[in-house]
Formats: sequence, structure tokens, C-alpha cells
Amino acid sequence: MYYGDLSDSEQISNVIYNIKPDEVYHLGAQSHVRVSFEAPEYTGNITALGATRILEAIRRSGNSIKFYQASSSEMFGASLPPQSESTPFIPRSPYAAAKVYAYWMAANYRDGYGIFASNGILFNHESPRRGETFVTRKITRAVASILSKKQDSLFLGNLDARRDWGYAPEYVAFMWKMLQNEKPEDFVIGTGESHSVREFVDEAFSYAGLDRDEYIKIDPRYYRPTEVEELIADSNKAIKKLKWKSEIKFKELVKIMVDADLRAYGLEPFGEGDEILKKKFPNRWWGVD
Ligand code: G4F
Repeated sequence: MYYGDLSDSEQISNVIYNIKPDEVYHLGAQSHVRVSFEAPEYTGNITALGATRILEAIRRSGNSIKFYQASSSEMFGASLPPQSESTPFIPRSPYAAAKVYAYWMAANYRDGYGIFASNGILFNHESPRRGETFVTRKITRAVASILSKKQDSLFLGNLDARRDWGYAPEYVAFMWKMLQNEKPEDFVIGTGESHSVREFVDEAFSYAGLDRDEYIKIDPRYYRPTEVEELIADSNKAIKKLKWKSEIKFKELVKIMVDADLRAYGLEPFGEGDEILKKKFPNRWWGVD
């Protein structure tokens, strides 16, 4: 294990020099959209310039290193859905603006220096490992916490926002696939379906037999100065060229996450989420995680 910091170009160069990697998957970022409004400069430094620091270290190393840039559907911002590789970027947050910059740096290092750099424009991808302040995990954790009698309400922001939510392990497998492609290219990855935060709440609470109206409260603290209303991936390029297929659909994802949080709270999972994983990924570690 090597340690580094995306704000420190010398350290990054040393890591690239010492490891001499074949492939770099750059997922490091200040990745929380709401937080980026509170810390816009820091977000630019880490999320935008961090990518440049790695690309520059790769270029200076002179080694043949493939580079994956974790681009985001947030870059589409106010562009109407469905969003594909040719949809214009209209970023709606400091985070999204920083990701647009990093996207173009990867494209420029590809075109200018011949570096194998690819942008994966990934729509929201979730799992039991999702950070607790992102909305999906916040909801599924709250369900477990309410059932454990440790929490009696859940404060949320905009329930009308719509996202294209998929299952993260599938997306990570596709990141690897992108770097095995014969040439560096950009791909949009998502399920092609959008659902509102309200629908996510409804699915999670009804799976647990809870009445959402008893628990959900709105706190304007969680509103964003500018919101992304709706994201839906048009992944046709990835489907045709790299056989992308999202296995886990919205309702299944919710059940997987609720079951995992119940277990984390020491409760018996309802079991449907576990069954879905065993059935769809019988030979994969993420089927039993
Ligand atoms: O879960 P979120 O914070 O994810 P968001 O903003 O879509 O960004 C995530 O996905 C992106 C990929 O498209 C990544 F690039 C990014 O790094 C991150 O992983 O919020 C989802 C939606 C938003 O519209 C937000 O306004 O949920 C709404 N929301 C409503 N109440 C809330 C809450 N979001 C959070 N985090 N907390 C709430 O209480």
C-alpha cells in the first residue's frame, strides 16, 4: 500500500515512478455534490486538479500507462435526459464543474500526448458500501435504525430529484473492461431508468413494512443552490461496443441495500436482496458480500 494525496504532485509522481503501474483507475475526489457548494475551492483542487496531477505524472514517467477517469453524470447537469456521450455538459455544482475540467484534461492528454486515457461517464452507482451521507444509503440505513428503535425520523431534502441508480460492482467491472478496449474511448454507463428520491424512500420503507409518512421530514439544509433534476443514461454505445448490461434493477438494488443495513444493525435481513445477489452473481464475491 502506498499513500498519497491528490493535492501533492510530487508525492503522486513518486508513487507512479515507484509502482510503474500498467493501469491507473482514478476515482479519488471530493465526491459529495452538496459539500462542494460549501468547499468549492477545495473541490476544484482535489477533484479537478487531482486528475491533472496524475495525468502529468503519467506523461512525465514516459511509461505506457492506461488511465481511467471517473467522470460523472453530474456533468450533464441541466441537459435534458436521456444523456449520452454527445449530450452537452451544463454543470450545476462546483463538483460537476470540476469533473468537467478533469474530463477534458483526460481527453486532451489522450489527443495531445497519445496517452491511453478513457472517461467512464458513470451514472449513480450504489451498494451497501456507499457513504452514509449519500441519499440511497442514508435511506436504507435509516430503515435499519428505525427498526432497531435508534431513530424515529429521517430528514431529507429534495424528494423530487430523479436519478439513474445502478449496482456499483457491475460498474467497476465495466471500468476494467474499458481499459481492455483496443483504443481509449469515453462511455456513458447507467441502467437507462430514472426514479425519484421519493420512490426510493417508498420502496425501502414498504420493503420493511414501515409507513414513510410517519418518519420522513424535510430539512431545507439538504437542498442544493442548484439541483440536477433528472438523469437517465443512454448507454447504447457501451451496450453495442462493450456488451454493457445492467443486471440489478432499481427495486432489487433497494432490497440489497436494506438487507445489508439490517445485517449491519444486527437484525435479520428480510432476505429478498440476498436471494437476488445469489441468483444473479452466483460465482462472484459481490454475490455474497
Ligand atoms: O445521493 P446524492 O448525494 O448523489 P448525487 O448528488 O446524485 O451524486 C452522486 O452521484 C454522482 C453520479 O451521478 C457522482 F458523481 C457523485 O460523486 C455522487 O456519488 O443525491 C442524490 C439526489 C440529489 O438530487 C439530492 O438533492 O438526492 C437528493 N437528496 C434529497 N435528500 C439528498 C437528500 N441527497 C443527499 N445526499 N442527502 C439528502 O438528505
